[in-house]
Amino acid sequence: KGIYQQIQNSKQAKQKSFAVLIDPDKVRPAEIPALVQLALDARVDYLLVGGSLVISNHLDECIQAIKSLTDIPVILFPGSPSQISRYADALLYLSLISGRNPELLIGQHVISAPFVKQSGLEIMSTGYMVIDGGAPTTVSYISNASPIPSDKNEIALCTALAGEMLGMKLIYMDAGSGARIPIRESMIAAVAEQITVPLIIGGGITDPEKAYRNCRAGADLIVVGNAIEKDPGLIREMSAAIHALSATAP
Ligand code: 1GP
Repeated sequence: KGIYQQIQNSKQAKQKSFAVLIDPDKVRPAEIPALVQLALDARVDYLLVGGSLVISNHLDECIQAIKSLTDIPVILFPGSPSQISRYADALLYLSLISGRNPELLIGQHVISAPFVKQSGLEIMSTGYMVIDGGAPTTVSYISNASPIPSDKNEIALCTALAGEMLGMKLIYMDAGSGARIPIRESMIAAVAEQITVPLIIGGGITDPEKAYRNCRAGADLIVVGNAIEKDPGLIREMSAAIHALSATAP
């Protein structure tokens, strides 16, 4: 419990945080210990678990394996209500506020609400905004909703503001996993200047320099998945770049 408080405390202290996204479909159980060790060594702040599609049926096992190895908080990032595991610590309770698909705004939440409540997870309501990443991503296809155009900062800003005023505790802007083009810093800055809740940024971040620039633009928490699946050693560099900014914060 208290993970949201931790995220908020970091924001207030101008400390940037780093989350590694683990897709249960892409990581083999045998790979988990080495991945967790890299995350521990690099002082990763959070582990996000989930994906747009979870084809394999080992979400619980994956999370239990992680939890047996580390105290790094495990936060669910579910692509659908079936991706809930009581073994995690918290849940990004996502409403796709950038889209106009009622199922992903509220419909699926209504259906799964009793189940989510019973899970005992810390629920963190999250305004989820998909930004055009240069080519269709899995999330843009599956959600059946148009992403926000990558150069329309004002749409992103108004969407994030509306989300915050509706009571969402986090805003997550995502170019989609494996996005060809990550979110522009000017869009991150436009949103970060106006909202008061923590801002999560992810999708297509492949180099530490970009992660650093996103933090400088106002991101509070950076999520990286694909690039680390390809090169787990990148965890260390990404973490160093993201935390470097905290060290220089006034
Ligand atoms: C996707 O924001 C996450 O939802 C992470 O994206 O896999 O491209 O790092 P990547």
